[in-house]
Amino acid sequence: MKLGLAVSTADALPSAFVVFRDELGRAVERSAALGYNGVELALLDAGQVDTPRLKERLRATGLDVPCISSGQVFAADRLYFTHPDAAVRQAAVQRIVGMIRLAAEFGAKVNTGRVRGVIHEGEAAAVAVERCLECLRACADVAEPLGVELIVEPVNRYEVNFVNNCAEGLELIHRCGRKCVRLMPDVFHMNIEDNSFRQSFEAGAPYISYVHVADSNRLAPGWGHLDFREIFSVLEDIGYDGWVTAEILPKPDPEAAAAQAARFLLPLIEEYSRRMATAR
Ligand code: LER
Ligand code: MN
Repeated sequence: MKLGLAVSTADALPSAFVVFRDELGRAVERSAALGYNGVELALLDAGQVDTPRLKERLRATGLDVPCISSGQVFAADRLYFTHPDAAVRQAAVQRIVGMIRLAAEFGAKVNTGRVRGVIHEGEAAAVAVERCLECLRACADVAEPLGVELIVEPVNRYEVNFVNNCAEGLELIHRCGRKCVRLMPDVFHMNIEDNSFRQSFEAGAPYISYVHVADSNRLAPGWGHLDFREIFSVLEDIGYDGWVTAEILPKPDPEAAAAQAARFLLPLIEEYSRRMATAR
């Protein structure tokens, strides 16, 4: 299991749920100094990344980029897969395709959370599902040959009204029917939407490819009331050994939030890895 931190560029809007807003190379260095194994890049557009420069910083620090996340495409530019206008849907797909090509450079996955969009007033849910599936499949056509996974992240009802819990995420994945389209639970959203962490993690186990963590209030783990010991024991029971990435608010300040998440999660991950190793 590895620990990631969600970061973004210096100009990222408040709707990007990241701690560090910084030149990406510097965000890598600041994360490395705190013990993280990698950074997730929350982007508006693939063009924001200077690939050679970032690769050089990753080499120097030993960090990875496990995931590129796309929430700002929805939140800042209002491009999304369920939009009634086909040209807007196409523009959203093009943004994600750019991120898929960038992800291939780093061996990363691409998340589709809020960019899936919403069910519009006066429209049936089935209409949203069909539009979303068409866009997801267009993205999968590019992702699959490049070996990039597209990960569906259920997002709570206060942000979108479409695919809020893990069961709904799994249903969309099954209907999409593409191998590269997998599930990305975020325990912050699960705490609001899912009946039980155990039930959802167990049901999704074969499809889970990446996990976001934040505490109940979206602060760093340990500063809210989620039981992370229980969450990690469920992850252990399903044999999840991938990335766990902190996607948290930069409060009380970015450095303190990032340090708390690492201080709290690294010992849990270490313990977990020790137990996994002895179980083998
Ligand atoms: C949004 O709340 C979120 O969790 C992001 O990772 C997806 O856009
Ligand atoms: Mn998330």
